[in-house]
Order: sequence, then C-alpha cells, then structure tokens
Amino acid sequence: MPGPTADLFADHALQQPAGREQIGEQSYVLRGYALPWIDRLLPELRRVLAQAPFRQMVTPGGFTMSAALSSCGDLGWTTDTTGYRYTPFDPRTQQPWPALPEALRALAVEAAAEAGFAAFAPDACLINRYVAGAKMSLHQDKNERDYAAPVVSISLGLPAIFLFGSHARADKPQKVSLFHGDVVVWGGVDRLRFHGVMPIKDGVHPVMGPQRINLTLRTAG
Ligand code: MD3
Ligand code: FE
Repeated sequence: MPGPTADLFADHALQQPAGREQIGEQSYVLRGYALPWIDRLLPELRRVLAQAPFRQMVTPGGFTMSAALSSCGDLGWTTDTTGYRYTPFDPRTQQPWPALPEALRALAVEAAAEAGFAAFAPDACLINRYVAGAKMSLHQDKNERDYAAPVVSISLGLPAIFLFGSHARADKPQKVSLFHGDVVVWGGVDRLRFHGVMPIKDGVHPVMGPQRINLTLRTAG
C-alpha cells in the first residue's frame, strides 16, 4: 500500500488538490467539482451550441473580443457598438436563447450552496470559448440587476490563469489557475471585483480539444 507521501505527491494531487479553496472573502474554487457531472453537461452543451453557435462580438469601443460567446437561459449577454446588455432573444436569429439545461442548473445551484449561497436561481448562462491566445481583459460584471446573487463559473478544457483583482482596476490582481472541471463561486463583497483571464496557452485537452470553454451562471434579470 502506498504511504501518505506517495499519495500527497501523486500527479493529480499536485495539479488539482480536491476540495474548496477560498480566494476571496466570499469566493471559492471548488476543485474538480464539475467532473462527476461532465457526462451530462457535455451533451447539454452540444445541444445549446447547435442552436446558438459561438460568435465573436464587438465591444462598444469597437474591439472584437478574442473570446467567442454564446448564451442559454431566459437572458443572454450581448454586446455591440451601442453597449453591453442582457436580452431575451439571440440577436442572430431573433429567437429566444436555448433553455438553461437541467444538469447545468442543478450543478450551479449545488456549487453555490457549497460556497454559502443558498437558493441560487440562475436565469442566464454566458458561454465563453477561448482558443490559444484568447483572453479577457480586467473588467467588472455590472449588467446584472441584483448583485446579491453569486456568479458560478465552470471551467472546461485547457487550463487558464484567472486574474482576480480588487474593486480598483489599478490594483495588482492575484492569479488563480483554473483546470478542467473546476467550479468557482463569487458573491457578496467580492461580486464587483475586477477580474479577467490571461491569454490561453496553446494545447490540446484530451476531452475538449484545443480550447477552453467557460460557463458562467448568473441571476441577471
Ligand atoms: C469574478 N469570464 O464572462 S469567470 C465573464 O473565465 C468572465 O470566462 C471569465 O469574466 C472566464 O464575465 C471569468 C466569470 C466571472 C464572472 C463574474 C465575476 C468571475 C467573476 C464577478 C466577480 C468576480
Ligand atoms: Fe466577468
């Protein structure tokens, strides 16, 4: 039988110790939390993306975002030259966004509860796709109506370095590595902190291929 030292230094333990890491006063990384759900999540995700494919959006400042986006749920997040907003319809088709899939909702509600946020009721899921080199600059999420609700994010595929700043853009952010299956919950006093994603490194994930997909569930309306 391997002793405790062998266990502690196993490959998976070094990369992804199980359990809950606190990264802010009311923010937690739940390592590998989505892994037991993956076989239900991926077919759901495939159905959503067939109905609402990834597209690259243009910010009000005229820049094309390097991450490609889609949405599901009652509300989807969009941006164009006139501003950022949540809409009930996909601007590409004028049809409602795909429904929020059941396993995705259940996973997010359980993860929120695990981080201390009872009765999370997400109505929007933003889906971000990053290929190598794609990033997300430091920003705040301020388009949601009620900041009392947490935000739950699920990381799939290639690893990312998440940047977690303070309430001032100029403050140096902390870096948090996020791996396939990690779930992060932010809320309360951390809800309006600046955050971003460093450029994704080139690679091929055994399950997801040459990309990172991030699912972010919110209460937007
Ligand atoms: C931290 N997405 O979609 S996780 C975004 O990995 C976004 O795709 C990143 O930032 C990604 O807006 C980071 C999501 C996230 C969302 C809201 C937050 C992190 C947050 C609010 C406060 C603090
Ligand atoms: Fe954000």
